[in-house]
Amino acid sequence: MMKVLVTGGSGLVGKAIQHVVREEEGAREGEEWIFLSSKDADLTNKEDTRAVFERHRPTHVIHLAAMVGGLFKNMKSNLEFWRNNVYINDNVLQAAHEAGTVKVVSCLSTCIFPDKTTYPIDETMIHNGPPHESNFGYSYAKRMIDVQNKAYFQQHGRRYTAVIPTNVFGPDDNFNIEDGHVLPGLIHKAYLTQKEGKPLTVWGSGTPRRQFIYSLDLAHLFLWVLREYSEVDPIILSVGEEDEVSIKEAAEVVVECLAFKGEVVYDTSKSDGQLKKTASNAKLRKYRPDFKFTPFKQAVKETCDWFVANYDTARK
Ligand code: NAP
Ligand code: GFB
Repeated sequence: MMKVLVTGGSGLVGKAIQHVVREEEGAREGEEWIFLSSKDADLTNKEDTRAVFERHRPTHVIHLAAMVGGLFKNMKSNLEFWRNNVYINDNVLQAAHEAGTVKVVSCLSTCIFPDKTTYPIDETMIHNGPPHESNFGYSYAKRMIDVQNKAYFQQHGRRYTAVIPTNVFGPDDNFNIEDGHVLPGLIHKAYLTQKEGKPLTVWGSGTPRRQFIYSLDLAHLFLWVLREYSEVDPIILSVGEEDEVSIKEAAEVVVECLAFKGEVVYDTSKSDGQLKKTASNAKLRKYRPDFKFTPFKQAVKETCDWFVANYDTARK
């Protein structure tokens, strides 16, 4: 009998896991799934966190809850990204341990790796140097999850682990133009400027390169990690190096999917952030050689269609 508590269950990744569990028969016989939002508990608060774990006493946890944002939100708030995420992560891991949870799968990110590094990045390189200065608060807080997982294993034999997704996008994303990530930001901006007949402004030079993973693909991989992956060491969940695209290419896919007819201009006064963070998915491929990722253009099209159909209720 598996009772899975999903923290951050109301966000981009959480909603994708809800979809797979509830609409695609992702749940198995005898499993119970509970999806939390911040209304159920403020996980920066130790007592609130303990109470929600005492109430549910989960056997397994998918820990997604975090203060999350794109490059520009990170650049403005490194202190809050550090404090909120350190509190959330320490409260959740300790409450899980005290509640006897046998497995926790937490979330790092490919943007927390050393800024000065060789490529492709792999799971062994997390602590090999300082992260990019644009998001050092978030990056160091996330790295501490890996430190804590090793300590819970060493002292208590807890198999608490973490996945390292690359940039995620999909339905139910945060489409806020200032604080969100690049794809939802471009989709939202193209949708608005299309109506006004104005150009689409892409921030930065368009030359940085990113690997993007569709939230629904990530959700399927999360279920596999929860059930089958038994290492404490983290695993990168990303498309291959060969699927890396430039911001310019990503913008062109958004333009095509929304049938945007206006001009596209680049505001190079805005930061490019990390130029690249190319990650290797060789470890994932070793376990899941046949996993099929949704083709990027199809995933962007589905996300655009979702946004247009749900404009009134989408986070923006
Ligand atoms: P998101 O859409 O911003 O959702 C964040 C979730 O965390 C929401 O459910 C939110 O609840 C919850 N939350 C935030 N602060 C909380 C608090 N103090 N107490 C309780 N819950 C709180 O984020 P996401 O994109 O799904 O990210 C999920 C995980 O993936 C995060 O750990 C993130 O670091 C990681 N990740 C994301 C990306 C990406 O590109 N999006 C890439 C790599 C890794 P409310 O809905 O109530 O606000
Ligand atoms: O998704 P994003 O904000 O975060 O992408 P990162 C930023 C890149 O997209 C920069 C360009 O090169 C921006 O110049 N860009 C172009 C835009 N137009 C836009 C736009 O309209 N909105 C945004 N946001 N960017 C984040 C980390 O880095 O990656 C976070 O800071 C997190 O901590 C996330 O881990 C996954 O990929 O640069």
